[in-house]
Amino acid sequence: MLRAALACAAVLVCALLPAAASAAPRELLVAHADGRLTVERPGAARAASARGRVRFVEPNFRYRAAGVAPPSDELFSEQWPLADARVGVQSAWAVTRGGAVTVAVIDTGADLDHPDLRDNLWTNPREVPGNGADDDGNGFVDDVHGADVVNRDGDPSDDNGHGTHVAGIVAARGANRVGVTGVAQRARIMVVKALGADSTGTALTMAEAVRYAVANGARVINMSVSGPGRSLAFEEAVQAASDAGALLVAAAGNSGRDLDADPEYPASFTARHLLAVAATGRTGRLLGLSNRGEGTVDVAAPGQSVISTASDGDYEYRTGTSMAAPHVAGALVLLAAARPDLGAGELQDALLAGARRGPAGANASLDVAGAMRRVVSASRWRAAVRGGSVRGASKRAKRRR
Ligand SMILES: [Ca+2]
Ligand SMILES: [Ca+2]
Ligand SMILES: [Ca+2]
Ligand SMILES: [Ca+2]
Repeated sequence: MLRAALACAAVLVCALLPAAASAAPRELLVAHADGRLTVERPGAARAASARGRVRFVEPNFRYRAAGVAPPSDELFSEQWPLADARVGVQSAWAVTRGGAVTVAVIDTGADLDHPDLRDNLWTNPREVPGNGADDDGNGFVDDVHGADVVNRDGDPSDDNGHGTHVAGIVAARGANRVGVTGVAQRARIMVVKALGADSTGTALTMAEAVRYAVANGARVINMSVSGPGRSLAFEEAVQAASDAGALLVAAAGNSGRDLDADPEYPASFTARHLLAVAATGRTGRLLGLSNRGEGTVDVAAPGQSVISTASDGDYEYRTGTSMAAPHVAGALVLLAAARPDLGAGELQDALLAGARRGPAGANASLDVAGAMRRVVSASRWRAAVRGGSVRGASKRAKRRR
């Protein structure tokens, strides 16, 4: 091996390198037989290898300066919100990619067997699976990964597809070489089905779903749901969740209206720990379909052509505020994973204080890195970003053939 490298050294410099590298490198890395590494101009490198005592010569490759290596997920390059440096997800990953934070997705259910979701599902520790009994006495038999309050059973499988997509935006399993990654690459997704196959639910199913999520320890609750009816029962459930220290994230809704004049719920509820989220496109401006209102919308987040998990183990693109809210929920999971000691108010304040100036119609724009810097010390941030770049460089180098 070593002998082969030695024999090749001179040839590599003179013949192979220009062909292997698309542009002739200005400087070359020379690995000397005595272990020294030096950087030389091509002429000097050629002279050194002619003298012998050179193990090999290669281009002095450059590596990206900041952030972590992109995850291995096949469709990652399609996930524009995660590539957008303004949204800051990849920088935040230098601190944490998520963890054992329980996030409830109140929606149409989820594809529980999806290869990009099944490893990130919450598991009810007090329920024995598949024994036909309601072991924890919460009214749902075998509610292992969440509950279905529409059909009143313990299986929140998705018969629509909406909830599967939303769940994947929050926390599809990252770095597993499959599909996409969520904003949080790891989390515990509690699937609470409050919307039927027609993607609608009622004040009753929403209130019950919120109560279930809180009773089972969800720290973050995503509701990509909207409607004009102001239900007191739903509002009381949201208020109780907020009072209990859960963080609630609500989609602003897709009717293109000003919520300050025409409120929709749950976005327009006034609970302390509720964030209303409008949807932006790639330009950072609100989508025409997104509801807006600077008195109501706390933060804007990407919601256009978002690829995520779909029914039957598939993937698909969707657009709307339903896709924007789970970006914020995922961000809150990351913050909670980085600082498990902080309460809901502190995490929420960090998310808003770290946000960028919003587009017209929203108070702020999501900046996960900005929020992360508010919850970790300056030295932890610097160490994470520095460590991330080193790890990233070595992984990229290994992958190079
Ligand atoms: Ca049960
Ligand atoms: Ca059981
Ligand atoms: Ca069911
Ligand atoms: Ca994945």
